[in-house]
Amino acid sequence: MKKFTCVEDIGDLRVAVAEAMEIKRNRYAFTELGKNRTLLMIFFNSSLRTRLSTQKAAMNLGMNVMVLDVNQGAWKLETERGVVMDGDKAEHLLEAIPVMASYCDVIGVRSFARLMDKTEDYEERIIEQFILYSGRPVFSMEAATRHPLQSFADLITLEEYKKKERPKVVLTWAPHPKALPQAVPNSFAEWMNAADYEFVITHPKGYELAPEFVGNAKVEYDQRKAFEGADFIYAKNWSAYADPDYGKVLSTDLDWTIDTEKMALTNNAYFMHCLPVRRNMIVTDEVIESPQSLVIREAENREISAQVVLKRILENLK
Ligand code: AN0
Ligand code: CP
Repeated sequence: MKKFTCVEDIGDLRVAVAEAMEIKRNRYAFTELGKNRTLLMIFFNSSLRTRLSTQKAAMNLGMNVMVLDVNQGAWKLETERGVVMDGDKAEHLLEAIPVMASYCDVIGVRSFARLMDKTEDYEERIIEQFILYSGRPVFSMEAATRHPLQSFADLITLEEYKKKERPKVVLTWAPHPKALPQAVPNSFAEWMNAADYEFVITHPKGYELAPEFVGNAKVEYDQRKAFEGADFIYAKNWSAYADPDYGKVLSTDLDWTIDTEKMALTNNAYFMHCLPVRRNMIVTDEVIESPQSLVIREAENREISAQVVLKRILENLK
């Protein structure tokens, strides 16, 4: 594997999940694979799970790990070519990328959508520059439009807990006070469509995701109707995608919060969320603390999804 930014990069999902299960049974079976190899993780945004789980996965494979928080201690980076750098940005990404690449073998990048300009975000300008100019394998730790390590961990979790071959999985929008990217729902939709589950998306009008991510999913605007017979409820907030409201918060309607009354409409569904989650905005205390909540299981599987990706990248380096 040379890069990991979207579902296509992982190939056959059954093979990938089987490999994940094998790693989960013995995560220390490949400690020689990463010997004398260095992972550099670059964060343009905050993280708890991605930072720790990816570092742990790399250590399980015997790698050395360096972490750079671009906004804490590094020079402020200019990302646009052609600008006169007379502001507060002391270094250009076009120098920083090859410099950083010279110290490592593999690069992970977290760079969220800025939600200012749809074209800029959907062209994935930051991670694409790392792919173009680093000369190293690059993987996404959540980029502007996708969060594939999360979706892969979610797929592993679904496969572990599903009770039928083709469960009904519902991605539901839920309220949040701040504008969030579409990366997690886009990516989840992309992976669910590839996994060929019965997949439904529910959200208020105006929150339609990009058609290339919705794919063959059924869109149901009535949240309660969408929940009927669901085996899994996957909650997430996102900001508007459609013009002219790109990146805006159109609603904070708490009627969309996931509560026990709505969960009672489902087929005793499991509750999922990628975390971090705002309690009693996205989901009530009762639901997230219920035995049906898989949020910690998903986070645990982040170590596994990262290890599959790093293992495949390392195997390709040899
Ligand atoms: C981020 C998002 O919604 O993309 C990261 C989720 C993994 N969430 C927040 O910024 C709260
Ligand atoms: N789910 C997830 O990616 O969490 P972090 O933002 O804490 O890494």
